[in-house]
Amino acid sequence: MKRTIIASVLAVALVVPAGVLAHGDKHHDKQEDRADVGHEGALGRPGDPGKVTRNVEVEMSDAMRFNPESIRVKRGETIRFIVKNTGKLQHEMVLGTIMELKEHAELMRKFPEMEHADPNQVSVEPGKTGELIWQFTNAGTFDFACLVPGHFEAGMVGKVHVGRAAGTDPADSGQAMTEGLVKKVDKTAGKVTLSHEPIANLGMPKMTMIFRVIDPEMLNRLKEGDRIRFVADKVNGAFTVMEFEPAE
Ligand SMILES: [Cu+2]
Repeated sequence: MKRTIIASVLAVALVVPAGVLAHGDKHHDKQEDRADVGHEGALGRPGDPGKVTRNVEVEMSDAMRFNPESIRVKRGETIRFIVKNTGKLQHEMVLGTIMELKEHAELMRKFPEMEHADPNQVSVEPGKTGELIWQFTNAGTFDFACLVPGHFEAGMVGKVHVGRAAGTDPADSGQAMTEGLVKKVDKTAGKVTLSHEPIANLGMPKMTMIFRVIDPEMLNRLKEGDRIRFVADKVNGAFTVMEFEPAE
């Protein structure tokens, strides 16, 4: 019975425009300077099921992890997240910025019985599969988390990297890029050694280290001595170059 109610609330929520449901306006993303939009404006908007460009499967498990925990999309893409709960506990996938998610996680500790039905999230019963359709309209790195009490705290979080759409100017991508010098390219191992400036999103100081690449093809475009600007992140525990461009 409860499930039916939640499902119908979700169904209704999905067709309501983002602006109506926007809340928590005090945390604006830096790149979002329009004063009249809430965080859902920065993150994007509920997607139109008729305009889905890609399905992305996400598994939620009782290990308190999402798999994958790092998802790349292009700006403008409408993603249908097919969210499978393989555990024995309830889990949910909530899109937001880490600040908002932290705040919500605190609220969930205060009101553990609270059930969200905003369009930026989907709750999935054990063994079931849910769907979340979202259009990412701004470049940048956004977060998602499970806000069932204790799960966020146990590390049930992930990231969505929204890259610029093909052919657009890198200068307006809004993505934090780090400068680096290519020291070595190892195609066999699928790795590149970079001497890099501090990487803000990883909290990593300037150093030389070995990265994986998100797409092996990237190694064909890299050679020793190249100066690049790149985006790095942790993918399944490994430091990975997500995208790069020549440094001018
Ligand atoms: Cu969970």
